[in-house]
Amino acid sequence: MGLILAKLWSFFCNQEHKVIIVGLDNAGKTTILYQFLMNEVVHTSPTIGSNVEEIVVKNTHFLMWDIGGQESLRSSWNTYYSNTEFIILVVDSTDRERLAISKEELYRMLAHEDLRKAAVLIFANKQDMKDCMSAAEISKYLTLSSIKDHPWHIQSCCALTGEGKDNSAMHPVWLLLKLPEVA
Ligand code: G3D
Ligand code: MG
Repeated sequence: MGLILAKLWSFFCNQEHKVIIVGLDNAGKTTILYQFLMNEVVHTSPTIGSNVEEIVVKNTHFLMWDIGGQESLRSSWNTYYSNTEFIILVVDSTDRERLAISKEELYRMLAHEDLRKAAVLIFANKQDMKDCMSAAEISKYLTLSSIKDHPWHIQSCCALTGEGKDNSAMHPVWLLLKLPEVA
């Protein structure tokens, strides 16, 4: 009996939740990943076309996939979708020209069968830059309020400094708090 309990305990403690970090090239995905990692780093294993890191928050493991955003790589994003619980979409808030492409990619993901249960966290990154769009502007442009079938949240941020991170969605605890909503 004790063994079974121990096994169950270890199963739940070691359960990994999958997070994918997507967005156009130069949006700040890798910088954001490393902001998440500054708290508890477990290991790194760079792979071709993507980068995966594991973070542990109060015994809960998150496997975070940082996926290349160049045009040639976007068509293979869907190979990372299965079992994803969180989609982190990083937007460069200064990149007005390409916001339409981010929008297109966002809705393509939301319509994908493998992502039907995933929650979406959008980072309006590079808020330190002059003339950047605000999170509210980006939210409006992406028509986030029309998304009814996925939990979503938009967070303005500056991944470079991680400023304001502790009380924001850029802190790993945020993912943990949202898990019950996603499950
Ligand atoms: P990607 O992984 O999405 O392609 P990166 O993007 O994380 O590699 O970031 C692309 C560039 O944007 C990097 O600059 C990085 O330092 C910068 N960047 C990321 N976040 C911010 C931010 O919040 N503010 C500012 N000002 N810059 C940011 P380099 O010069 O290294 O290419
Ligand atoms: Mg990168």
